[in-house]
Amino acid sequence: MTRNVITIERHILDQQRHFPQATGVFTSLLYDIMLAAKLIARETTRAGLADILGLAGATNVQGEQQQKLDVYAHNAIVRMVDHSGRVRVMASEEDPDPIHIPERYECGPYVLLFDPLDGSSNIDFNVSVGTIFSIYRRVSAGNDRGSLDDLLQPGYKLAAAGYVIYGSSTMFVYSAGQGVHGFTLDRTVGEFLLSHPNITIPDRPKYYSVNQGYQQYWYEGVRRYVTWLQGLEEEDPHKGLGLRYIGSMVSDIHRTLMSGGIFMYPPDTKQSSMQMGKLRLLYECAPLAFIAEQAGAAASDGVNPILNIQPTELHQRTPFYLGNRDLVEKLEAYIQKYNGDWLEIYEQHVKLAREREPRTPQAEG
Ligand code: AFP
Repeated sequence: MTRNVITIERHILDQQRHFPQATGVFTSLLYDIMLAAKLIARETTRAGLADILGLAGATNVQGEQQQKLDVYAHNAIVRMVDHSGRVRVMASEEDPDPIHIPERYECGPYVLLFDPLDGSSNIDFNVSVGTIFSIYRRVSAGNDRGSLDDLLQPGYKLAAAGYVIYGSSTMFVYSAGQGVHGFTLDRTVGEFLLSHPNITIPDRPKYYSVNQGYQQYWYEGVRRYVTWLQGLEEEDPHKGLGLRYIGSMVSDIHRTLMSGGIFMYPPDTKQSSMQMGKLRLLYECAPLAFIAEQAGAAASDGVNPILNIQPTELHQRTPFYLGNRDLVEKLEAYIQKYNGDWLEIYEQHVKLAREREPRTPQAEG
């Protein structure tokens, strides 16, 4: 061994020392999520055996339908957390409604949102998938079981966020506002070990990442910007970036943060539901934007920082661009210059959202 071995438990405890007033509840919540991640990792690595052994999505020997992996992942997180007394209310990409803590259990001060298994349509092809989570402090007052206002908080209020990649190895990456740290699961000892301390995006970008197959449906600003990324814009030719796109966002974002570049999921004209893109603000974009900012990168909806968006619906979508700050700023400039038709649509969405903004008494402190 060439350097100290630091487990995730020890690392989180060390971080907790920066906050003398900390009670340990937050630290314990991170442990719970980490434990759920280990369970999900175990199931995802067995996914290829579904037909043989009767795992996710297949029928078992008793003729019962097995749980799909994303449902398994959802349940693993809910069951790990709901009785812990650490969380007031939860929301999952897999559930249309808020998930309240059952009456028989105590509520805690935190609010948890998660995408239990992002990229799950890739599982059949043995492509990496991931879990994304966000932790906020409650804002609703009183002894209730949490409200929509607790869940509809802008990303700049995040207490912590993270993702887990189930890939060639299982990695747990998180930030509690003190940088971004990555841990790799050592299956032989069952521990996440610190493998990537203080992740920061490299200054020199390497790849852009987008589903280029939708190019014909993009608005002009994004189309021209991608031509610029390729080095082909007449007025500003350059060497151009390479293209990588997995279609499993956690992996695409992880690579973008490790190698430098930009990830994009723009709105398009293919269908009206794509006017604000495909990705979910609360379950995917806000937590990844929080991590990005902590890693020295930036994340935008093309006009505003993702972290500044006040959500108005649990499953709200947003265009999403994340990467080196200068690349994101350049993209915003292209959108301002060429995306006039889409900017009008954007303004409409912002106006409607303002009218819907939640208003309830806020908890003190
Ligand atoms: P699934 O969870 O349905 O596989 O969707 C994955 C995802 O939300 C995100 O992880 C990818 O970046 C994006 O969708 C891929 O979407 P396209 O297939 O349209 O490129």
